[in-house]
Amino acid sequence: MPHKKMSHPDTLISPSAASEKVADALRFCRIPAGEFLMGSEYTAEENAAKFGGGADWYPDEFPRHRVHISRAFDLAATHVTRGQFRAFVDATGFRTDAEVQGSAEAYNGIKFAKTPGLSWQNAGFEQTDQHPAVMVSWADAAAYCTWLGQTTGITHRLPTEAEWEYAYRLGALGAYTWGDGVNAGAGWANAADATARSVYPTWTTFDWFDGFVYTAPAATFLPSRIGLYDMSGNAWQWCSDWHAPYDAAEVIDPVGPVEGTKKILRGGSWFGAPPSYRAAWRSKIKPTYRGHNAGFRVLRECPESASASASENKTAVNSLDPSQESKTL
Ligand SMILES: [Ca+2]
Repeated sequence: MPHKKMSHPDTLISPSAASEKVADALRFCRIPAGEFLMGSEYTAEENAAKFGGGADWYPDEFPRHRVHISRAFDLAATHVTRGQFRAFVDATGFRTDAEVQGSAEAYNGIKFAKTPGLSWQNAGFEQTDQHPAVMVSWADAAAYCTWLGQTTGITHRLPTEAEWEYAYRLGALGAYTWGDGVNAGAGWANAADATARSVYPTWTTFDWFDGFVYTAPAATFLPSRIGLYDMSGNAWQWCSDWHAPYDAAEVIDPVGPVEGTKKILRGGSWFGAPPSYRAAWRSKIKPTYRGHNAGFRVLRECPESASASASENKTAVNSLDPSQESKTL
């Protein structure tokens, strides 16, 4: 079968019924401009004591540093679902890296290994169109965002990891979406839990039963207090940045290094140790990775007028009242 990956923008310009439908179907939360402290709120030793593992599990979260987000943006309330990804494929004929290369990374009970025949259409476990699209590479995710931009006339892209962590912390009650309690997340997330441990008894998991060994339908669990679902768990979320160690300097709208070898993934998935679901946790992997534990969430840029208005009411994440009711901005 010929490689039908998008090669000319003309194939993307005409909005189709399908593209309009999926653009409408995406729900966004308005994230105001503001500032926050990026990186772990605890020392590596404290993290190990609170969340598990050793201090050497947390090499990437320091130094904590102040980040300014100068423009408001809209972040999708959920991962892009398989149904939403299908609309993109139907409209463009796009073929993902997994389909072009003929394999994708799947967990075989011991490790993640390249497995022939799997893709977003068949992730190796049961999914409906309401589940997150997985087995998408960084380029696949970016292509979806580009298509949305060209069909709607509004820039859509992957969030930077600073935007992602800012939005996570804006809605979170602690180091996790649900607070600091490592086993207090029942009802808040599809994670590696006791359900998963019943199938994979050697895993280190949370103690709760969330009912899902693999992915769950998007928005099955409680949203963060600003209306974002599944920021903790379900499937890793690609960010736009190449990975680099943090610097202590205060920064404005960081976008990461101009080049690198690994892209950032955030949020944890149905697979992974308890610390990986925290706001501060940074995962990194080659951009061609297309595992059945990784998907993405879309950022939609705001018109300048909305951004300017929001910047007049800048939000300091770390001063938000944790008792504030959950709401969709
Ligand atoms: Ca689970």
